[in-house]
Amino acid sequence: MADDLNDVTDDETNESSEAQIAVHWREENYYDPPAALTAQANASDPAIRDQFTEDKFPDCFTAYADLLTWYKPWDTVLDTSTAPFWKWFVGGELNASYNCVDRHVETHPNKAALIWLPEPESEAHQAITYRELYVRVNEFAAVLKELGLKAGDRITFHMPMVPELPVAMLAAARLGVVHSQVFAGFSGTAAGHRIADSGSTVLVTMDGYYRSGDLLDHKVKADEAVEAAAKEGQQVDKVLVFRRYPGQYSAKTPMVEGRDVFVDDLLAAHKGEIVEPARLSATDPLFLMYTSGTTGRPKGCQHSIGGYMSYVAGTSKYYQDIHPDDTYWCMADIGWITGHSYIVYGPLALGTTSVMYEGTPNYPDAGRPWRIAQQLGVNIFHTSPTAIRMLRKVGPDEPAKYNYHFKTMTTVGEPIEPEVWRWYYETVGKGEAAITDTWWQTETGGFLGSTLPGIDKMKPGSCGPAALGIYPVILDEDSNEVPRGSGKAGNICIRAPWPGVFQTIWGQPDRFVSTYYAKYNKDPESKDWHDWPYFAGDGATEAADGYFRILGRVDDVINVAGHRLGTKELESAALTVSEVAEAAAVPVVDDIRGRAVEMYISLKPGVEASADVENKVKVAIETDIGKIARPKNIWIVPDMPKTRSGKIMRRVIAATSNFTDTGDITTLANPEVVDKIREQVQSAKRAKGEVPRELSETEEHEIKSFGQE
Ligand code: 6R9
Repeated sequence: MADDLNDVTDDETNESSEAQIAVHWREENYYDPPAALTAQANASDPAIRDQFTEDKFPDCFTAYADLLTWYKPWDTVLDTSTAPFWKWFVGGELNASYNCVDRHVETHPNKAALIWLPEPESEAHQAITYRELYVRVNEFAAVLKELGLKAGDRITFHMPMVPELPVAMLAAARLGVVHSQVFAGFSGTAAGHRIADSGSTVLVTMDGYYRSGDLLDHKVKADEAVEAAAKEGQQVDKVLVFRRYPGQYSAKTPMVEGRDVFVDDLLAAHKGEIVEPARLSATDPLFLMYTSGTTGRPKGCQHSIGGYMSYVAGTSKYYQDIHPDDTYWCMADIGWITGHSYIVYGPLALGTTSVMYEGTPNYPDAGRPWRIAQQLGVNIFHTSPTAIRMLRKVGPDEPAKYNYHFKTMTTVGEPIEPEVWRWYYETVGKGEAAITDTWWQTETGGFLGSTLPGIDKMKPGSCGPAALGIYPVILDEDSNEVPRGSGKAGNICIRAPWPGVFQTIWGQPDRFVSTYYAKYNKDPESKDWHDWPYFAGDGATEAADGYFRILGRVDDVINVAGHRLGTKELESAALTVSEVAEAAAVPVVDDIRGRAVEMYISLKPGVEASADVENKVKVAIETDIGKIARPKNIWIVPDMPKTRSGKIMRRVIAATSNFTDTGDITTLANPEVVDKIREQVQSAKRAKGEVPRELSETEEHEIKSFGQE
């Protein structure tokens, strides 16, 4: 989400610390759900929770599966025989594309499935009806079929926010081809790594797209991606290039003869062609979504057709409160899990109208989102804390100028500060809308923690109770349960599986088990789900009211503007620069993006620190990962603080960057370096006016424990 904010806010984030952001994150007051919302809500009776109590597990989730159309019903709701590789709705057959498109053509063909807004306001928006979507999905499926792609093959998309992206996803899903959409803001090299990891032979991209007023050449990244994939032994046979303006090429980068093809040229041969949706097994994979972890290799999270589709349909219905006649706008990017679940698959499965916007939220000005809401009559809105913080900063009074009415508003991706929450509630929502602060992950497919908008009171800063059928527990390092409602912090885990949970990490089943399940499993042979709590990798507390507050990652992951960046990925990019001996990435608290990255570098003997080296590191990170990962600062230091076993103590440098207490440094092999680094970094930051505001307790906790095992 709001990835581009890195570009627009770099100069602004540090001007002043936002005094209004509460320093201490205390218990907050409740807000009641709006009565008008409750009156029409899909979940309006608290008794809905009774249908999802543990004694009804796993059958409770058939209520979600029943929202879909199945060719063949399942025989087994949950099969645990290959624990912890859970299988949902085994024996069932369905097709995601049929569920998102065909069945709505039968009931409401002329309703808009997608409304796409180009970034330039001079360009008219496009409404694509379900019937038109059906035609486009079928035609593109015919193209993929002609290329020889079949069920189980993988295809990589590196697409911006244009309607061709959901069309391509639904076309792949129609054939059972497993898609992997890489966020367009990622570099070509990053896309190439993911192409290689997934074993894709076809890349789908676009010539260009608009970002903050510029028509970017995106095709250039396809060339880099193909090259990076080839280095890893993966050949890309075809690059399909959609054109931002049909019939006209918007990129400077030439097409490669024999490899690159314009999609509009290919489509010409398939006008009006119909491709029957494949009857696929519920446990077949629908897509891969790559995310960062503690090692440099990204994880291709594999989501199933039956379980995933059921879960996103169910949660879209009850948590987004989507009715068929709503106009729903999720401002996230489809390159992230939020866009997959809550722009494409969930909303379209329910047959609603899903709005897509090409550009940056504050282009050409901070009123744009509210103008769009007014223009289209958006009544459900969904975005990230980073976008809210930014819009609040650059246009605090803009929402009042526009006539729109939201019934529910979602926030996702990072913790939202109560002050920012209140601006969202009062100014954006005009006090009329329920806010759902939804906590979940790429791996989880859909929401794990959130209030039910028509039922539950809201509490700023807390995501709320567990979602229906989700049974969390907070465990300490010794596997003891932190007493429920105690407000004490620990590792949040989910005790039982749910249909949206990912099936595995593509090609890395051992990593799947070791990262998410091994920590609290006592019997690796067990086939009983009770023995396999899902380890989310987040710290959390549960208050007496059963509301969870998510404290942030407990692993080496930095959450920048809602995007997960692994320290190892950042560091290995920096280490590609030949002058660099060591690199360590740490988070620094940022008023807009939540966290930013600071990179510490030590150089090889004989190499002098220089702006040139610094720039090389920056370029290496942008090339390997993308602009979202660009560090706020690169500090070239004489040495890294290290333990006697030679491990870099990231928490010490994180404390330095955030002006907090470095804590115990007696175990360091070189404690003297700590003062030197502090002096160097903090005086430079003071000179740049980058002294952060006082940290909240939770922020301080995160910084002080960063990178600790
Ligand atoms: C959907 C998505 C997941 C990580 C997650 C957590 C953080 C997400 C949050 C939140 C506090 C919320 N996170 N939602 N923290 N409150 N409502 O964001 O997926 O990109 O995989 O990130 O984001 O740390 O573990 P993903």
